[in-house]
Amino acid sequence: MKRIGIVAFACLVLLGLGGCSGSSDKTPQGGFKAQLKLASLTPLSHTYNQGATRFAELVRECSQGRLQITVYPDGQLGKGERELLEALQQGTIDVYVGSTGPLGGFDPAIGILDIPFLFNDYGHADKVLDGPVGQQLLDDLEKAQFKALAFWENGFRNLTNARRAVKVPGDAKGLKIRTMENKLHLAAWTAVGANPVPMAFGEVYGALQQKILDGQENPIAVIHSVHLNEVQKYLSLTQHVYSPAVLIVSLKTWQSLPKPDREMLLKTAREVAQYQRKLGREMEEKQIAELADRGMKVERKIDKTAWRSAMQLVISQAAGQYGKEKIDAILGAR
Ligand code: EAX
Repeated sequence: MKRIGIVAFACLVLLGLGGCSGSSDKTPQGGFKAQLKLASLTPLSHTYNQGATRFAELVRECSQGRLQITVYPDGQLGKGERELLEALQQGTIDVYVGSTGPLGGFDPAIGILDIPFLFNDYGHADKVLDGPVGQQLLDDLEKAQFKALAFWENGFRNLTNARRAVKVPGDAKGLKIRTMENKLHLAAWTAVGANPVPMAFGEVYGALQQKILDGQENPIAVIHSVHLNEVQKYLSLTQHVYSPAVLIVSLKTWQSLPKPDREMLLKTAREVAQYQRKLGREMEEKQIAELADRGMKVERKIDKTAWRSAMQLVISQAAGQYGKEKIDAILGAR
């Protein structure tokens, strides 16, 4: 009883003044019940799943137990982003949280967010993602059978590798680096002179361990939760691209839900977004220090201008492709 009280209180606090009111808690929705599967590729300790666990708790409380979400982290329901996203389209998985990186293969519009050096900092990302540009991109995903509820966060991506300290772009020359299945990222690393290889996230640790790859790039929260320090010696805080995450419900699942439940899910997803983004940001410095303690050599002095100019041709081409108006809307978001 006590625990339920605490969760219900957390629910009220998190959902703001209205708490669960106005959502499905007051009406039994004809006894509608659902068991939903939420999948992600990262470990349970990663911010996606901390957010997902909070989301599941709140949804259960706000629906008085009618909507039960089970979180399957760590690639338990599939090792690759494409595989999980296809399962989401088919409705065999109900909810997914993952990076926008591989989503461009399903909806090209979302790829605009993966342009290197587009976002200055977290505050800038929040303004874009929580503003009209972000909303339009979430809405566009419906064409690909995805009901995208909110932008959560993966984070600014950093290069790791097993061969040498990388400070300037030239240091990355010839390194075999895993990227997400994202054309823009592939082109950016090719421009730097590296040898990029697109690969599903679930394969990366093993490929690094077997030295099939020299390196990879990911936000600190991912590097830390997957213990990449075990297979990577060097961490360069390149922050070359901001990587948003999206919380998506399968459109099939979405259409099966009563309207008040949909509203509650949407509201809860947005509220949890604030909590989830904060987690990664607050932990970042501590996790960098822990990675250094675990033996990684951290390169902090990164000349971002040099990295940006090494990727500039790709950045300009992408900007041309998406159009000046859209790029300016992002750059000018206040
Ligand atoms: O979404 O594939 C990746 O490198 C992603 O950053 C990771 O799966 C978290």
